Amino acid sequence: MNTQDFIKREEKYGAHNYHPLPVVLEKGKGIYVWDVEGKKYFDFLSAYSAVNQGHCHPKIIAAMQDQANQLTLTSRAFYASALGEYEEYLCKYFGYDKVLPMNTGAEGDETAIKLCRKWAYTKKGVPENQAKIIVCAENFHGRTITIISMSTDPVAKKDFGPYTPGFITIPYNDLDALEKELEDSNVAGFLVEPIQGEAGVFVPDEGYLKKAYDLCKAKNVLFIADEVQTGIARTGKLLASDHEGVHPDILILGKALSGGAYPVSAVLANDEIMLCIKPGEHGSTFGGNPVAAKVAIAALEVVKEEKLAENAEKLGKIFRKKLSDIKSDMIGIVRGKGLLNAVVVTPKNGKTAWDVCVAMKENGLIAKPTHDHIIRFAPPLVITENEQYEAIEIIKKTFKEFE
Ligand code: IF1
Repeated sequence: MNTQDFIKREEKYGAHNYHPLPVVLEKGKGIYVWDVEGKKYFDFLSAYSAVNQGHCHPKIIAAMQDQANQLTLTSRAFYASALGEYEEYLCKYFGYDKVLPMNTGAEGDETAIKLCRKWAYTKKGVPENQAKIIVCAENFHGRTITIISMSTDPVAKKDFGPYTPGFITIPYNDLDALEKELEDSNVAGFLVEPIQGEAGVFVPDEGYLKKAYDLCKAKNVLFIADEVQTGIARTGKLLASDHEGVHPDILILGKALSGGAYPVSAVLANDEIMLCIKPGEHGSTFGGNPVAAKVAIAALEVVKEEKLAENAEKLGKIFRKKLSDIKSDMIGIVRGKGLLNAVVVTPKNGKTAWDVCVAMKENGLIAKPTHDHIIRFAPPLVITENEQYEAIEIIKKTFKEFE
């Protein structure tokens, strides 16, 4: 079977809820992936920042294999020796009293919303069913009905109603709008991405998160950070919130929490909030299973041992500088933080960001366009300075081909 055969089979039997770049991958190691024809690529998507630690990291895979041979799943009907170890490790790593383990990012966000509402009724004194959560326009928090209910993207939302009520939408990076909506005493939380990923790696003004946090505190409103994509060293700090010294009341993690080996997500909070949820009120068959627990510990150890945040910080600066230096009238703004970056592409002769991504693939680097005119660049954080120079040469060469 060749590439076209694999693509045809997926199209025939798989739902058409994605439009992938025409490359069929079958192997990954570190910063590289290989397609079914044996061609090697720099991976500059990293599974949307899930493989920050690099593909098939030996330490993470070993932890997974060891645990898979021992015990994979107990459900939460019983205690499991690996779970407490993971919970303690995670709480100490991020500085929270407690964690609630789930599997996917969307489940993490759903959990945070439930937790926030429960806190609103049981602690803040919001009247029953009146709690509101403030969210930002252009957000991305996942695909469930409640999450798309707070989306402003018609593609994600249209024809999937009726929607879940209880959300107030304000523009991102707008403190005045936040301050105004916080006047409503039924507001329980503010849910925000420290950098908006899907919106095209939109970095808010310096000080935005800190001021937003302070405004929330003043009104007894929970500051909820969705760090599913920005967390775990991606932006040059362990959490993107760390850039402004903000310790969110509720922290949502996913993706790289497992290094991409397994679906693992988590919601962290202190007792005052987390203990609002009582036995039977929330959970998941797979959440916190022994394999997830061991994989996540290994994935987080790798982040510290290999200084991935420091590397992302350093290489990110070089990346943005080098990309801004490329002389091409297709390259607009280059923005981002750490190794979460994007380039705004100006179409030329009918050629768009998609065509650039297809050409980059031919040249040995894969990345994905978002919103037609933006290319996101997010390599695994284990990339070295020299490897990144090589990758930048590919990007440069590709843009030159469109001159
Ligand atoms: C897809 C985007 C990235 C997320 C934040 C929660 C979730 C995500 C901040 C849900 C997921 C993904 C999902 C992926 C595309 C992708 C994405 F372009 F859509 F925005 F990464 F940039 N919070 N993001 O970014 O996590 O339930 O998927 O585990 O194909 O939908 P999930």
